[in-house]
This record gives sequence, structure tokens and C-alpha cells, in this order.
Amino acid sequence: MRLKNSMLSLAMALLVSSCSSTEETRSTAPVTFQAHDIAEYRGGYAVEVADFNSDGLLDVVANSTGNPELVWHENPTWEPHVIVSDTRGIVNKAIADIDGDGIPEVAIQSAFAMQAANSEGINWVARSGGNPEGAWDVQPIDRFETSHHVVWVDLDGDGALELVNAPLIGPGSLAPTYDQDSASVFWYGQENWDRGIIADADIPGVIHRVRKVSWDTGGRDQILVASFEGIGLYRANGTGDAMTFEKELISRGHVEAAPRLGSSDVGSGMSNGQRILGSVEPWHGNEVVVYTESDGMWNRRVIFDGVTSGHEVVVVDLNGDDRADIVANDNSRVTSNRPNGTPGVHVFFSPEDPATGEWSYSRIESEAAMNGCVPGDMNQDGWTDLVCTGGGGFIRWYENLGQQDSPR
Ligand SMILES: [Ca+2]
Ligand SMILES: [Ca+2]
Ligand SMILES: [Ca+2]
Ligand SMILES: [Ca+2]
Repeated sequence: MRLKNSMLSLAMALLVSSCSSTEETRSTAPVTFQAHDIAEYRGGYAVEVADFNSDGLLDVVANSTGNPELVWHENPTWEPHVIVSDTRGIVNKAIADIDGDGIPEVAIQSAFAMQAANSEGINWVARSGGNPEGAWDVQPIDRFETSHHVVWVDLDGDGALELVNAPLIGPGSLAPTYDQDSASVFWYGQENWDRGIIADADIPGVIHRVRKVSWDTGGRDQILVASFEGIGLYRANGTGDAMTFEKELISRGHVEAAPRLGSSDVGSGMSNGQRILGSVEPWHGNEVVVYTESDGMWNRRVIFDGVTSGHEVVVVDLNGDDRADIVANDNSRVTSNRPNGTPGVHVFFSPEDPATGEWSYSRIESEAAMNGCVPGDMNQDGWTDLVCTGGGGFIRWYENLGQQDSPR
């Protein structure tokens, strides 16, 4: 009787463990990707996705400082529709439907250069005339030297998006170290686009990216700023012109002599219900970093240091296991001077414990240099795809083919 019970327990245990291990294998396995070209595109700097024509399919906008035109590519034919033409030095844009008419508006930053003296830094808001395939009206809202990254966020939680502008540097910062001056972060409300201040010339060196994050509960968005200083979390208090901002430095990032300093970009995602951050460090750096929190402290862990020319990061669950994965682009090229370049897209799938487990690595693009990627389900099949552009000469989307043994 005793033996029989033991046998039964053993059989049950085996059954349970084999079930859970099967589920484990299915849900945590890396996914594979298939590349599709959207357009040939020289010197791509950054890319965004949004549905411009309300057909439920995400369309694609890339920009390059060398290309005077900004177009949206219509999914799935990728036919280009012009938003602006003859605009010099377009360095970034942010897309959101700020007036609720179903057609996104596009904030654009132009006249960019790496030296304040040569960079007028014009910030614009482009609105369609009701037909996104027709002419767009473009209004300048501010000029500030080296305006470089923008994002739409609801800082005061009133339901209307504010625009946040992070100039690259303070006007006194110069190549090659860019650390002589400190940089600011600004915000603008839709009512009058007056310039408000989030950080008042107190971020040393280069600010590379500013990202929206829902850090706290409540209706407000917060922002994460990736800079020479590291990763800073900014929270707004108050409303409208009376808003004030508090900074919490999450990490100093990579600490070395400028310009190999801080963080190039940061993303936030959830892993087993806990927030993690992913970062590429230092500025234009080689390290892929994951941050996990324990006892109120953010622990920094380098999971890869083989990116030759990093720039941006994406933190998103690609394989549907509720653990955020990390995507790092690489804009390096293989040349006679740099035979060891590693162009393309590096993807890291999270282990069960992102703080201690082994991340699974896959290089999903190894030919075309890429400067930035964004996530989006481009074919509406439930699997999150990636859209990238860069120095490799393409705007390309990588179709997430899922795990072969678990079709969704
Ligand atoms: Ca569309
Ligand atoms: Ca709109
Ligand atoms: Ca607001
Ligand atoms: Ca998909």
C-alpha cells in the first residue's frame, strides 16, 4: 500500500513536471524573424510607427538628417505619402493623435547639427488637412539649438498630450567630449506651445533620448532621460504652467571618461509583473544593460558588450512569456578599417529571472547597419514585430514568426 502510494506520487510528480516543462519550453523559447523591405533609405536615423489612415494597420515614418523629406509609408504596399519636403536636417519626430480626430499629428525637429552654432533647432507640429494623403500644414513652435529628441506625454494627467523636447547638449559643449556644458529638457502645452522647463541646464554633457513611461499609478506619464548623467526619472507635480519637476537618478549608467559615459537610450518593460529597464551604454556604446529592482535599489547588469555602434534600445515581450525582452540596434559597418563591425539587430530573450538568469541571444539582422528599431504588430497576427532603419540603406520590418510549435 505504501509502495503503491509512492508510485502514484512519483507518477503524479512526473506528470506535473513534464507538463510544466513542456509549457516552459513553448512559452519561453526565442522566436524567429523574417525580414521584409519597406523602402531603400539612405542614412536612416530613427523610425516610428502609427496608423495614419485608420485602417488598423501601422504605417511607418523614418527620418534621416540627410533627407529633406518626411513621408509615411502606407502598410502593406508601403506607398509613400509626403508630410513635409524641403526641410533641412530632420533629426527626430514624435507621432500622436493630439486632437482626437483619428489622424496622427507629427512633431518634427529640424535644422539639427552637432554644434550649437550651426543648429537652429526648429521644432514643428504638422497636421493633416483631414486627409493624411493630402497636404499637411506645418507650424513652427520653438527654436532651440541642437533640439534632438521629442516625445508626446501627458505630464499633468489631464488627457491632453504635452510635447517634450530634449536638446542634445548645452550650447557650450563641443566635440569630441561634449561635456563642457549642461543641457536642458523642455515641455510645451498644446494651448500656446510656450516653452516650459523640466530640467534647467543641469544635465551634464549629452542627452540622447527621452522616453515616456507609466512609472507611478494615476493618469500622469513620467519620463526617463538617457544622458551622460545616466538614467533619470522625472515626475511632474501640479498642472499647466505651474508644473514643477522632480528628478530621481536611477543609475549613472556606464562610468568612464566622456564621451564614453552614461546611457544612450533606455526602455521600460514588465517581467513576471516586475518592472525592468533595458539600456544601451555608454552614449553610442557597446553594452546592453538590464536593470532590476530589489529593496528599492536598481541593480545594473551588463548582459552583452559586443555591440559595435549602439544607439537605441527596445524593451518589449517578443515571445509572449510575460517577460520583457531587449532589442539593441547596431549601426556599425564592416569596412577595411573596421573589419570587426557587427551591423544589424541584436535581440536578447529574457530568462525566468532577468537579474540572474542567462539571456538568450539572437542576431536577427547581420548585414544592414541599423540605427534604431521600434516594436509594432505590423501584420496584426498577435506577434510583435520590429521596424528598423539605419546606415545600412533600408527601412525594414522583421516579421515575428513566433515559436514553430505554438502557433497563435
Ligand atoms: Ca494604416
Ligand atoms: Ca489628429
Ligand atoms: Ca496634459
Ligand atoms: Ca506580427
